[in-house]
Amino acid sequence: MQKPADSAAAEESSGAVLPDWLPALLAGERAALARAITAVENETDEARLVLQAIRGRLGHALVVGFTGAPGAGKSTLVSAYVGELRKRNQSVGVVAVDPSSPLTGGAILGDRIRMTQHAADPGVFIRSLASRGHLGGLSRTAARVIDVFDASGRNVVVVETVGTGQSEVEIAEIADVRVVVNAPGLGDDVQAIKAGILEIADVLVVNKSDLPLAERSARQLAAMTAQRGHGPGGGHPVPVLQTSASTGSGVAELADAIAAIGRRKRPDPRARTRRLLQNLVLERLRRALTDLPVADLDSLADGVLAGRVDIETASHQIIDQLLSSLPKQK
Ligand SMILES: Nc1nc2c(ncn2[C@@H]2O[C@H](COP(=O)(O)OP(=O)(O)OP(=O)(O)O)[C@@H](O)[C@H]2O)c(=O)[nH]1
Ligand SMILES: [Mg+2]
Repeated sequence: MQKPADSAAAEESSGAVLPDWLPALLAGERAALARAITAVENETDEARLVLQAIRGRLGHALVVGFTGAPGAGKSTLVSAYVGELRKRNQSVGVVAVDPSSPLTGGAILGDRIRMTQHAADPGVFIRSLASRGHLGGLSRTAARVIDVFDASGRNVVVVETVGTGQSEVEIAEIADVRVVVNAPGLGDDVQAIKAGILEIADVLVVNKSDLPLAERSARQLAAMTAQRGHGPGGGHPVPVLQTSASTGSGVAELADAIAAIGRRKRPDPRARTRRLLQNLVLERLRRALTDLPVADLDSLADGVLAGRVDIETASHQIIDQLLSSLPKQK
């Protein structure tokens, strides 16, 4: 295989060489896919070279994010959606992100069990990622695994994250199409759902529609989106669908809705990379701000209170201090 010039340059500087399984990865072979993802998770030099080498081959896979409250049925629904995609002859990669568990927690075990129906299908490749450290690292790893799936020729990459925190929402934001999964009986809980999650939704789903109250929850969500007026892309109404991942009801309609939005928004590795960049910058700045000594902030606050400095100027001073305190790498 012809090596891109920048990969060759990178090889020289790090001493690492492009792995011989790269062509197999690009041909979509499972074993190579598994090796590539493991390398990406471990952030090896080899992975860095592979990620550089595949840069020109991105943008074919539609990335679909499923996020929502714990236990809403995301994994079960992803599994049903994957089944529907397979009926439509689409190959699929699944990234299940579990930021809560430091190692292989219960959720990941659950994902494996819920998705075993696809275990023997070469058209489906499922990988769970657990947080090994800070969440910024996890969203970076998730984005890289998406790239690997994309370059390997998967038609659709599904990312599942629990939508409970800022970082999880950021991971979901990387997707081209964002599906927010809710369970029936929202009631007051709708208020508890972080506005941030609902705002990024291209499609809202009330799963477990076989249970009571699904209809009512769907109406509540529809009312909320009507109030807001349009989806994140602007101008397009956010569909509210009901599914039962257990019975399969509504899953084909969900796949149709996602496909329609995918035709409109198109796979967009540039937007994916841009959002990842924004996320990483925010994550670093947030961490640097948290690390700033309280005494420094207090002395600035005193200055504002005493009228020595206005708050805008003080905020710029903090930003300057943050920038100079940022480590050069990692
Ligand atoms: N009745 C009913 N139960 C469902 C449905 N979908 C999922 N469940 C059940 O809801 C529970 C949680 O399902 P999961 O798919 O693990 O939910 P999740 O959102 O992935 O959960 P976390 O990843 O732990 O946040 C399981 O017991 C599922 O069997 C559904 O459509 N109807
Ligand atoms: Mg799950």
